[in-house]
Amino acid sequence: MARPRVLSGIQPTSDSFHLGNYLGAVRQWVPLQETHDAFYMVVDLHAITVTPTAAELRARTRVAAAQLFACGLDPERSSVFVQSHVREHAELAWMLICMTGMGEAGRMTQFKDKSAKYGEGSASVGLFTYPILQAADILLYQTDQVPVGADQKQHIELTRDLAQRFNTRYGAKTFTLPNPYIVKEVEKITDLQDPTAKMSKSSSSPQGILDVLEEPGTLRKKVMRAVTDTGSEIVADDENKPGVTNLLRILSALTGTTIADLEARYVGAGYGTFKKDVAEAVIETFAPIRERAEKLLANEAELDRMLAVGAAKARAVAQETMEKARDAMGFLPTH
Ligand code: ATP
Ligand code: LTN
Repeated sequence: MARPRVLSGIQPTSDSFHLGNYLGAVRQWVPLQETHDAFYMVVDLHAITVTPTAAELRARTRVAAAQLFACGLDPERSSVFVQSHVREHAELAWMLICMTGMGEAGRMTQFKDKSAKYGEGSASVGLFTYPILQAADILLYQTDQVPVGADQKQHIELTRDLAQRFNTRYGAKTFTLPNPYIVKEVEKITDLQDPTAKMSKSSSSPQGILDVLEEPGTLRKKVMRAVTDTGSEIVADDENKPGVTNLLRILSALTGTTIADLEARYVGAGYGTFKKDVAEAVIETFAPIRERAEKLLANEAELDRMLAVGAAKARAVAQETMEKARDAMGFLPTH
């Protein structure tokens, strides 16, 4: 039987991934290569919704791709590619945009949060249609599962609604309905300085975010200065101890130890000892990734070649879906 298909994407919107991206998303992607037919992409078309310069986009796309390979994605086992290299993404997005209600798109909470920062009416139309481009990404590949953090749940719901709508109107078997693949324990890693908010590339302060490509010394300092809570007990309690709980989740995920075991281990220990262990676990995880990413970035031609291989594999699948979708919608054949 064919393997189920898995697909996900990450934006090249910063000079490094952060711990939330790693634990909530990319780390899940690696083992899925062994059991699924896997497609992973750097979503550069999504990144232009926040208007980077050309130099920023170029550099960040390569840095993002290098980190994906450095985290363990293997160009032999999965298709790793850059979204804009497969032109069908933009084409299907347009078709789906025409099938989405203004109200429906306006209900997306990520758009509401992000556009609020730009002031009334100043966010781009691209930011508004962003989730519909994401739906196109997913549907082009007949995706079964989408490994992401909790913040993406609503976009996958929209994707399912659009797939269902298209199939009902134009042809029952055009698109596969995808499911989110979310690992509860790490679905929302929070900001070290504001432990009720998501750790985020665009809204966390530098002190609140742990970057994969950061120097060990800086990582250590940030963890040691993370906001902890009143009291001195190291126990998970989302309501009253969000800071300690976030650090417990991080240490648990990085070391494979349950939270209950960690709570038992740190009975009577101070926050200092605990944070030191969290810092070391983060550094140990990130150091080899950083080293591999730097090596990959030192040879751009080879990195670009690896991405071209991924794009060729992706294109074959995307083109097949688009032929079906164009025909179903009533577009004339080109030949
Ligand atoms: P931004 O804050 O600008 O929206 P981001 O930090 O969320 O960016 P993305 O490229 O949008 O980064 O996200 C890539 C993946 O990482 C997505 O699957 C997303 O759900 C996941 N992710 C992002 N932040 C976290 C987090 N704090 N905890 C868990 N998963 C996260
Ligand atoms: N919106 C996603 C990035 C993304 C994505 C996708 C994730 C774009 N296309 C397709 C999964 C599948 C985000 O992480 N902010």
